[in-house]
Amino acid sequence: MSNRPAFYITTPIYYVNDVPHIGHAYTTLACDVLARFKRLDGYDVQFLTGTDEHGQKIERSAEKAGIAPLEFCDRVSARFGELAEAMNFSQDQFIRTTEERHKASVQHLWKVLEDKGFIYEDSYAGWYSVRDEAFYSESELTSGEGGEKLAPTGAPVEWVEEPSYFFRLSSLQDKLLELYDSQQDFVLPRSRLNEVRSFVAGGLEDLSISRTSFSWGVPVPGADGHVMYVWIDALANYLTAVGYPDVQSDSYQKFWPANVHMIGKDILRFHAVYWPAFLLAADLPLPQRVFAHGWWTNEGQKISKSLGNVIDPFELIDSYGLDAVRFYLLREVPFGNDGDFSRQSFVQRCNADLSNGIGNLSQRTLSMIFKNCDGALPPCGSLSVEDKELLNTIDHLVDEVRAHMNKQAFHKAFEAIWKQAAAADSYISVQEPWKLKKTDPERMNTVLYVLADVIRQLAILMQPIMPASSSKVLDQLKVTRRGFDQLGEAGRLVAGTAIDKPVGVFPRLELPSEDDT
Ligand code: ME8
Repeated sequence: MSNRPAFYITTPIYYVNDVPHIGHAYTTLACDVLARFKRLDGYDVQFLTGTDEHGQKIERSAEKAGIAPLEFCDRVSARFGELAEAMNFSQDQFIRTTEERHKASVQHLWKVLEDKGFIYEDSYAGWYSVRDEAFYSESELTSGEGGEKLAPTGAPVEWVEEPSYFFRLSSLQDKLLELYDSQQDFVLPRSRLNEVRSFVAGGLEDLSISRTSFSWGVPVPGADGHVMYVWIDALANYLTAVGYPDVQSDSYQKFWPANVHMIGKDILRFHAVYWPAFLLAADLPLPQRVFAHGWWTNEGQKISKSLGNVIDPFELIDSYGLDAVRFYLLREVPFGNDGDFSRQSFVQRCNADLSNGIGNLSQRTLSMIFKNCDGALPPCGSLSVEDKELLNTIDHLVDEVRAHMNKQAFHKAFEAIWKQAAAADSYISVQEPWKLKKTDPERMNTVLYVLADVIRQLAILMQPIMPASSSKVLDQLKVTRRGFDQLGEAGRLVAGTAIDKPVGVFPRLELPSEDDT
């Protein structure tokens, strides 16, 4: 293994009861962008995604589909694999909780928790939501329209009474509070940390961690008839993927603890309370951060299968092109906030920032070079104050972008990049290179050289969000070295390099017609 610094980032593993939709694509996209960013910035990255395949919800879905649970899992898990391909995700591993290595890993974790005295046998009598795969106390429930009891998420609940093993969650309350107070960016955004903190400060009950009324799960070691509660099984995937229980393995040594667990706000409690509690009990190092992002709605409505308004990422990619989809999802909404998807905003955002913005800047510049500089990158003469100013900011832009990426503030990172594209646009308007051809061709060369180098650097920085399009821009400029160590002086364009006739990279998108909206 190299001695580059490590970066380990994970997505939630998705339930296979549902086909992938835009929400799943969103979380994994955020991780993909960070993973790509870190690789370009010199890190050894481990980027993990996968599927969560056990539990009552999956067992019932398989039953409904009339096939065996594993066959059902194989089928839907493959669809998530296809989504990863269609979205150009760069995961290093795709884990499935039905893999043998995972069963061995979570059974080992169970034994460690048991040996350390954190597990005891009792029985559970209370409310359970199969849709959420979560236990709820009476006081958390609300009444539905017909008087039926509902979880705070709106999911139906059912009464469960069964023998069960429990985890001594209540004994870890103080340690958890200490964690939130000493490591304030353990949960981001900050408002989510406060939410978790007050939940824990309100008192914790021990957690039921095995089920006996169905069988689709990892067997509890040495306890016939018990399968593990699906969340202990699911969370442990983050350890399995880096080699647990072999804590001496190179990958565990290198990558554990994880740098970022990226999740949606719906599963915050599991990741920011239960997960650190299991790890604390097992004496394992804690992840550095749990980032809980917001929720997408579709034209103002909750996305749900029953409403029939699920946004199909495959269809979006077919309609608008992959990089536009990638860009829109992370640029439109401040990361952490809820967002509303609309085709109108999609088309407006992409046309403004991509086709008119960076697309126009690079197409104009490259066409001027191709036409006026004999199809080759022009020489750079002596630099004016304005040239130096523009180059200097772009040479250091990565520092600002990195600072935002380290807080998962994607929208701010892109805003900073696009601000520089706008600065380059103003530079063109002031310098008017098209007028210089006759009056001062040497100066025209310098202006076009400066612009081309700015575009080179913008394209290098845009690779994480739009890998294919950035690559096309860099291909047109004949840039082969594309890591962040090539930014600034280090990778300046070489004058005299022949370029091909430029082709537009960011097509203009059409506003949807009335019938489509
Ligand atoms: O919870 N907007 O799996 P899951 C934004 N298996 N994100 C959304 C979304 C939306 N409308 N809908 C879904 C599980 N997501 C467990 C996780 S991890 C050890 C186990 C995303 O299939 C978001 O990341 O229900 C959310 O947290 C996740 O999908 C839930 O996926």
